[in-house]
Amino acid sequence: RLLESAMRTAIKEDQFYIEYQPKINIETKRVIGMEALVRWNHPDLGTISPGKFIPLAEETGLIIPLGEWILKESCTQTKKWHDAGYNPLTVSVNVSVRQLEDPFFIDKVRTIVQESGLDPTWLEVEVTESIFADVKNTVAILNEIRNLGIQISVDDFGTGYSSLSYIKNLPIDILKVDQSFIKDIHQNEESNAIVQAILKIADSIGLQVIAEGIELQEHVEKLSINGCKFGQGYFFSRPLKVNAFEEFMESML
Ligand code: G
Ligand code: G
Ligand code: MN
Ligand code: NA
Repeated sequence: RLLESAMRTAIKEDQFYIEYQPKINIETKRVIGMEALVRWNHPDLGTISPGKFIPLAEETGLIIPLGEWILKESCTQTKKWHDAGYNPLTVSVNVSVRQLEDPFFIDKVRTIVQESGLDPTWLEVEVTESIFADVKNTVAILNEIRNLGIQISVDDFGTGYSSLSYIKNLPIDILKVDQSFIKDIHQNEESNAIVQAILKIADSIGLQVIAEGIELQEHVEKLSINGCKFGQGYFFSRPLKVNAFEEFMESML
């Protein structure tokens, strides 16, 4: 419970910050947007990874205030980048089941986006497949998000409760193919076949696809051959602090 009280302090004392991982158009090599990933810089413990504190934040409910801060920070930063003349970039923000279950979630999102000045069409919300099993009224909640003009991405696609019926029936826009399928796509015929199948289905029902966890030139080549347009991963860039993201953008001009 020590970590829990440390987290309460951390929210108050601004110990959290966001890193932005570029998302790339694989054909043109242009940056199309970024995923916001939260980090915790603890004064004594140093950087604590979200893999550790997000689950705790979810258990304790602290994900609600933390999630609001993350959304606000990400929208505000993205608006600044648009104003600074960067090609309009999309920003995607991970949202936990716990946040979607918050009855005030939609109102909060609407207010935060409005106050940031960001055009909501540049915002994506990333949800995992687990919401389709865990959250009641998933369709209604996702529709309300979409009615604000925000897009819905399914994160880690293919690893959880994958079902063809939900990609047909639910209001989603983008599939983020999990990195486990990308890792060995150049060596493993099954992984490659799965990615090809996902691309084909997505294309025929009008969903976009982005590949995650691209680490090698071979991954890029295989994805290109398969007609996958978008990707993110260490091959292009790690998640970056604001300054480093700006340097990355300059280097890509
Ligand atoms: O960035 P990294 O690979 O360390 O993230 C580890 C995990 O933490 C990932 O599953 C990622 O989705 C999750 N995560 C990172 N940032 C956020 C965030 O802002 N909100 C939520 N809910 N999860 C996040
Ligand atoms: O669960 P989610 O997809 O939101 O988490 C994204 C996580 O994946 C982040 O923690 C990010 O740091 C990590 N990540 C991003 N690119 C790569 C990559 O190329 N390889 C690996 N192993 N992890 C990556
Ligand atoms: Mn994600
Ligand atoms: Na993922």
